[in-house]
Amino acid sequence: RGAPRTPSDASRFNGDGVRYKAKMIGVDPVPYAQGEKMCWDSMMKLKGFDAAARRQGKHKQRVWLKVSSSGLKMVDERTGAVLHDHDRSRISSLTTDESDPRALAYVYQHQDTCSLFYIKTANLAEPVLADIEEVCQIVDQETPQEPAEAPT
Ligand code: I3P
Repeated sequence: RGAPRTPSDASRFNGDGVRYKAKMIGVDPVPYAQGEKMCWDSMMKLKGFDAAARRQGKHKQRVWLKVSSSGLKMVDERTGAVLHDHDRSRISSLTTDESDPRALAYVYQHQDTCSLFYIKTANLAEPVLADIEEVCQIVDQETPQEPAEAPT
């Protein structure tokens, strides 16, 4: 992805953090903590469900996505209820959707299960993604590989 970012003022992630207007596209149980194809397939499946729901006159749930130094919170826009409270240490994977610049997804690990959360942002997903990367310290690189041989 783009040019290296200049570090932001991290104090904005204190307390409640930074708040973004968004909608929930859906949540899907996935078998692994990461995997490009797995995430893509899951996102496309959820997108299909959303399109089907839309044809039945249903709307995506409107949420506030709060990015703070503790992690991510999703709050129902209408009721203020906390729908999800995700510790940053359990967010294992962060993906953009090449087919939609307003969408992003991440995998959340809880006990032995993983779930993909697929979110549509009110504006471009990229700045939201950058903030999530910053609080989760997810670096833009492949998972380190095991060394081929044990050091002697
Ligand atoms: C809406 C339009 C919006 C979409 C919204 C749809 O349909 O596709 O772009 O919001 O989804 O209802 P219409 O043009 O027929 O009103 P997003 O772009 O945020 O998906 P929603 O109903 O699930 O909010």
